[in-house]
Amino acid sequence: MNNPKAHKTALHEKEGVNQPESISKSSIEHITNLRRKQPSAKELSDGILNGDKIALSRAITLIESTNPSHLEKANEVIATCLPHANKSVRIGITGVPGVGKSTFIEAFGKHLTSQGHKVAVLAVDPSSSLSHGSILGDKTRMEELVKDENAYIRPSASGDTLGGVARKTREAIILCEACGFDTIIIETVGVGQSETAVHSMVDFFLLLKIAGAGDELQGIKRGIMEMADLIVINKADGDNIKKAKLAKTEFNRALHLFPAKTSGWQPKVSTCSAVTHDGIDDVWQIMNEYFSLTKENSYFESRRSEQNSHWLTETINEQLKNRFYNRPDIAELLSQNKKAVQNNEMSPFAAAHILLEKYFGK
Ligand SMILES: Nc1nc2c(ncn2[C@@H]2O[C@H](COP(=O)(O)OP(=O)(O)O)[C@@H](O)[C@H]2O)c(=O)[nH]1
Ligand SMILES: [Mg+2]
Repeated sequence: MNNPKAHKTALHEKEGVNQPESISKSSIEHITNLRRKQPSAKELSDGILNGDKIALSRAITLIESTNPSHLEKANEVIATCLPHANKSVRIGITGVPGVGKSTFIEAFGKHLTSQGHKVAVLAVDPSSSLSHGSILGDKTRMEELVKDENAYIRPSASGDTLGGVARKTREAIILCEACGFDTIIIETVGVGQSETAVHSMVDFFLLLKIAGAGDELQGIKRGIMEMADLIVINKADGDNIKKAKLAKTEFNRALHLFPAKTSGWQPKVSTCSAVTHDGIDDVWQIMNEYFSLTKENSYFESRRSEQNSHWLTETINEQLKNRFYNRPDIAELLSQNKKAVQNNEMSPFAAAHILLEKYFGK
């Protein structure tokens, strides 16, 4: 039994214990192959178009990569997927931490998958680049949705700038749609300008609130109220129901004071409980009313075209900045000129002019 000459691998650590026969040679080969091989752009896009979530995740990782050599491959995957995207509704959800976004998305997402929809959840949260996405930490709140075959959850991309994070999310939307997801939910906690960024990539914008002490409108940014197509007062359960109804009235009144939207839609207010699921279906009904209206009056289409051209400009702006600041000779000259400007030896405008001339090779 004991073979003192047996080759010592990790699986032969204990004398007399041999590698179990149950590990088949072919599965070892399979795993080694997987590890060795980086999938090609075609393999990734084929996988995505076949509804393969692993290929989708790998492609999104490629998009998020800061390695310049990945950029070309990522662009190739996006280009192949693009003609298959667009067939979806894109919903933005915002609200302060603790309002119940994750719990709501779990309940809402399950409601949609139970009706045969395929739901992808993405996040724009520039503050979470260090913790690698709020959704990841929240996955416990989305326990059921995470396990759901018809759902896909992806934490926020990391990045230094909101522009970068937002662009990656926008590209991820395209890939999710090509992968067959018909409802895309983009969550944001609304740090900095992230609400505006999310608003510019979705068809419908939902603001989640909870009933407070009767001063609902305090501390709420006017811009966010203006963006909202629907305000949902969450946690309308137990003792909270009455307060939630009062808050609904107050928000309704406030919303009517805003000028009419170009979409022709009058923003609505509803109540729900992400815990008891009361009102979750109403939210979905309201969204469908909105989609019917805006598809009929062609606002839906024209808004998407507008968003596309907006993202063209945004992407150029972002890449120009990146390329400029990342070029070593520019970085060096910038730090020299900064000192000169600080010491009043040069005006900021002259310094900027010199740097730009150098960059554009004049
Ligand atoms: N009673 C009640 N509690 C809720 C509801 N929705 C969320 N919560 C609770 O509120 C807390 C924050 O929820 P979470 O989904 O993590 O909020 P997020 O930070 O906006 O993602 C959790 O303890 C939830 O269980 C609701 O509809 N009713
Ligand atoms: Mg959350």
